Amino acid sequence: MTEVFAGRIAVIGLGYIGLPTAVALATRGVEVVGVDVNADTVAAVSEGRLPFVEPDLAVGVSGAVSMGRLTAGLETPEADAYIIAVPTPFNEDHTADVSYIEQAVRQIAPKLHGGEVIILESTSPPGTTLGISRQLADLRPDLVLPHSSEGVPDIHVAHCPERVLPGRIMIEMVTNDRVVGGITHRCAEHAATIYRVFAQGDILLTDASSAEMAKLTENAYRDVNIAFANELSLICESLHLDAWEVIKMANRHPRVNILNPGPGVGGHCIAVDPWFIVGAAPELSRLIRTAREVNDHKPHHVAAQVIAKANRFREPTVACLGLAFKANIDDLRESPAVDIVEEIALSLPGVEILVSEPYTSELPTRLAALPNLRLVSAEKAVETSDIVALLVDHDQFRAMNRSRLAGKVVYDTRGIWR
Ligand code: SAJ
Repeated sequence: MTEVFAGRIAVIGLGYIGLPTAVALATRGVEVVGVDVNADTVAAVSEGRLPFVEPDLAVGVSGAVSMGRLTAGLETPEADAYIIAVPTPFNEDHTADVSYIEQAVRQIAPKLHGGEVIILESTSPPGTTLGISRQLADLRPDLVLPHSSEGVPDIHVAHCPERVLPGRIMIEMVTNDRVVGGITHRCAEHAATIYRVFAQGDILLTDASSAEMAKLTENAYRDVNIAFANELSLICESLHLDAWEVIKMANRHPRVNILNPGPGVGGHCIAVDPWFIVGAAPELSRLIRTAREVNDHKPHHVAAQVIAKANRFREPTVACLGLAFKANIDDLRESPAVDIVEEIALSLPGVEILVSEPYTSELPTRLAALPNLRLVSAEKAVETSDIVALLVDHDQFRAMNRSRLAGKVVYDTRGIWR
């Protein structure tokens, strides 16, 4: 079956994944209704404005809205297909919190007539998509759900994990291959018709739990590899070696490709998803758990190094460059840089900490509460400080004239000023 979907789609969750997906569909002529619990987000999208920064997305949103293909609201409407793209954070004990998915399903259930496709895009532990089918069966005993029927069900349920890289979402949304896992093969085929609207990469059909696990595996793979680089950086530091030089040399081997050490792993994916694998098989996930621990430890190490350097001065001023979770984006959520700045400021209450983040005009709430922190330009921060901690490899910091760093104690966690 190589059909392409025609009909109305509701996208539940207008965040970093839901909104670009809605735009990808709407700009190709599909009628899309975006749904979000946040009234500001709904208002922004309804007016064709972007609620967050992502390259090329603004033009897509304004275009889709002005074409009349994309609308937004707080209520889940009736539709032919539903794409759920809500957060799946983790609980204190690292188990997944799927309550936002369950909430979305509760709102979809009364709108169903039969014939609809429901796709989960949120990254989820194995079995979550099956859980949606079961939840719907409880809520709508009048409908035949795919997990309980060998024949043609009333509703098709599938998982199609998002795989786009923040900062390159609009490109990867179209070019990446997509994994579509159905509760049954028929469910996968129905879901695939939607991705054929815009995906230029291959669409790979599988079962729902394999699709869930494949997505978690991608991010765990990356986490383990970053942990290797981060562990190497600690080892090299203790041996007074430049980790980036060592990695550059090692990477000239044809089968070696070590990633970059950094101040830790941020974002809402790589630092979260591996825990869902650990949660599914705790006794067996030794390497994956250790990688998480290595990466989670790195911000504390960076903070401790900066604090130790500051303690060698009588009245030091410390510059911290960057708060985002990675280069050239405005996303400060789950950012190791924010944790590091907070730890330094709390440990050195009498020391002035000058923070520079070109992608924000105000400090995040938990930093704004600290009296010894100020947000200033990178130039000002460096000029006034004795110690410069580089936390994010934004292009603006890369481009900075090195002569500004002369005479400063520099701690470069990204290796851009070597
Ligand atoms: N990082 C390093 N060293 C590196 C690479 C990354 O320290 O060599 C750090 C970054 O600074 C950042 C974190 O890791 O703090 C994660 O950044 P990232 O660019 O590796 O990934 P994300 O979180 O922006 O997006 C990932 C992607 N997954 C993979 O590359 C396997 C993306 O394709 C997924 O769609 C996304 O997670 C997601 O939503 O799951």
